[in-house]
Amino acid sequence: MPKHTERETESVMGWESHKRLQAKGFTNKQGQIFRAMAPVLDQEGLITPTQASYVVQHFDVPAVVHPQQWRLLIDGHVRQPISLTFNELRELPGRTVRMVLECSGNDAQFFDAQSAERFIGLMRNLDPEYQGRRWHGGLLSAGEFTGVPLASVLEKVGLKPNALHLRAQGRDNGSPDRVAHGLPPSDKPVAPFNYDKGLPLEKALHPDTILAWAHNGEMLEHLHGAPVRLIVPGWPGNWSVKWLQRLEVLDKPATCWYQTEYYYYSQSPDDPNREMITRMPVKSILTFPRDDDATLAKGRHVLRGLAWSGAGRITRVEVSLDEGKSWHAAHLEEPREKWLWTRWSLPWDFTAPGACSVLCRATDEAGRVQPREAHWNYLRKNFDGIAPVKMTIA
Ligand SMILES: Nc1nc2c(c(=O)[nH]1)N[C@H]1C(S)=C(S)[C@@H](COP(=O)(O)O)O[C@H]1N2
Ligand SMILES: [Mo]
Repeated sequence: MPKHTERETESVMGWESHKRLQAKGFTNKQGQIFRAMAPVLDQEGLITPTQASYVVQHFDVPAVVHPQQWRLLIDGHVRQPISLTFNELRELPGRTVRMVLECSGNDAQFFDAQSAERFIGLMRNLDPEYQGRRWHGGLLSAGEFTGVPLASVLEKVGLKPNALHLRAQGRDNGSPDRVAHGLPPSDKPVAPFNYDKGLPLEKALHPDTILAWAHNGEMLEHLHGAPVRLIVPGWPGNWSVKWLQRLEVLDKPATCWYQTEYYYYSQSPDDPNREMITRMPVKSILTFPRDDDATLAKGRHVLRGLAWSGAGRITRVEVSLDEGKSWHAAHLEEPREKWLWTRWSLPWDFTAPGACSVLCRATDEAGRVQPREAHWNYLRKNFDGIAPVKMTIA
């Protein structure tokens, strides 16, 4: 019996119930979680429960700030700089966004053997029983975020005509380790700074770009950026700055370290053409079968998975069981929301015993098709290739 289909139970409100999903966390010396991976392959429905959502940040988690003590400084090329309180922010009309949040480093282990080794080492460290790909997709979740459009806040302060970019700054401060980031070493250590990203104004003014204080029907949790974080749907997780402290309107592109020195596409460290990473690629994954349960009995099995894109709805998911020679359209489950992922399924009758591999690929409404080989880039960001699941029919 595959591990994940056993009925794992726990007591919920005093009743035997299906075991709740829980993210796998890394803890610091104080026993506090500072990073977590989501068990996305076990997820049912569309929204990842908060306690099962992934957590990533680059520096130490900053101290907790109570909403009533929190202030958001909005300055730079604005008519009237202000220091906004939590209550003032919440006076503005709210907006809720349901979306996929994926780290640019998610699935980087599929780029090449070198990154696979790093990942397996990391997973063994986290879970000594780590066997297969149970944590494929671990830096990936979907959530419902409630807040106010950033555009409404910017309207309040009034943008000057030369406004071009919006620098969102978090409360966390640190100095990135170049080597740990896979960058060439340098004699000069990076001077400490607060995590920040400079959003092009067009995306900053999109009505679904929000300042969020709620997540999955509850107040935002500290690890996810409380009291208020930025939410940038369709763009990789690193744009959604947590623990917001300051918004600075700039008349030129920002020079944030995690923009100019990391989170860009290029072919090598000295490639002069660095491309800023904006919308997420189109991508699909299999949630069943997977390497954990790769030996299945002959007969009917429902192949399942998730598909998402940073450029709109998913219009098609296809599955291949012959190494990509022929493709079969899967059923796309409703709803198919713009920023969220789509669940897909395909019943399949396995008649002959033997080994085979399952491939899936997605197409989005912009017409982009998931490639067989990922768009390679030396920082191994935004893996979008097809990772085959190898299985055996007994
Ligand atoms: N202030 C701050 N915000 C941040 C980060 C950070 O290091 N500091 N990391 C980013 C990255 S790389 C990701 S993938 C997402 C993760 O959000 P989550 O922890 O809520 O899942 O937060 C982003 N926001
Ligand atoms: Mo990330």
